[in-house]
Amino acid sequence: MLSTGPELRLMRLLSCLTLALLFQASDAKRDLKSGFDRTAKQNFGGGNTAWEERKLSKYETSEIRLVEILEGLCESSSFECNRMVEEHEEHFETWWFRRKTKHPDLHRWFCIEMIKVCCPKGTFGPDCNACVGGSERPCHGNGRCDGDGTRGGNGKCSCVHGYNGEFCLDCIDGYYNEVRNDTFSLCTECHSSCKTCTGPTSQDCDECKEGWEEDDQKTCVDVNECSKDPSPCKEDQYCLNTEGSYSCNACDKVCSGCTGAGPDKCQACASGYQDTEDTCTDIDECSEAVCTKENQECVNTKGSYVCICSSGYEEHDGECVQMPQERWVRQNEKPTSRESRKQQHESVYLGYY
Ligand SMILES: [Ca+2]
Repeated sequence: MLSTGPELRLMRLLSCLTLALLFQASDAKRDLKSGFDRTAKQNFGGGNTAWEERKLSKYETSEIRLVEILEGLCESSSFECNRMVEEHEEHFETWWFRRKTKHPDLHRWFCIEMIKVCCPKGTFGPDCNACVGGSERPCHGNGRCDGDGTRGGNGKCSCVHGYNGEFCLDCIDGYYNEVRNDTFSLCTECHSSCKTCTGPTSQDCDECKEGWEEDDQKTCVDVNECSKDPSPCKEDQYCLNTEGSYSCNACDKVCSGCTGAGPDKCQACASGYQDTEDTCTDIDECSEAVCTKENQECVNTKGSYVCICSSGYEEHDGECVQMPQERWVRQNEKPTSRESRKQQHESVYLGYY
């Protein structure tokens, strides 16, 4: 017996092959028919039904047609497909000329009966036994039978999502049996507040899901994590309650602690910011004399300020000293806005520390 791997592959190949064969057969017939219609009109100035049918039926059973079909079965690049067709060419010929009428189902005759790679649908294994739950509705319609339609597998069920158990009649946690008997089961999802349940609403929970708690009416309701003390969030975050959960979000950078998003939800202003009409705004430190060294200028920044050397001066040992003439000229060729000098200063500053 073949091992499961190649057997399955071959089975799949064959299903495709059979479909392709049947498709091709009907397609060829249609193409040929239109071809005949065309030629008939050209040659005879009208349809000649008897002639068409004679030719058609002759072609329909001819070896030329079989060869044409076999040649077109596989992609030229599919080594496995071509090898298989070649290997079983005799079987195809036998079927085509001698078995087709008595055994019109090529899949059954070739794959199940002749080369014994396939099994009828709903059966599996060397002897084509019925799948768990029976061959009519394997796994009671709620799963896939291992090896279904092949000579391999063990016939056991892999249930689709929501179903459980050997026979795929039980429901997983979070689902309940809306309908259930010995051969049929319909599992439906519980309310989002339930871990387990017996019905569709939040009152039908057996157990609440995490983030939900039972109230006086035995209903699962959302836990407001944000009302807890201490808050589950960090100091520079605010808490947002959601159904079944909560989230922690960063405060605006102008805040030191906050109750929500934005500069108007601060508990206190961050350093460098002041409370102006219930919102935190930047303090302009430069409005006071903060850069006191000689030839120094003050530049206000968001939440802070920097002291930079005035135009024509550069920082040297913490003092603003006159730039050598040559460098001063070179630098003046570039745009020297306050902003670019500030950036220059900051990059120096960052480089030093
Ligand atoms: Ca919540």
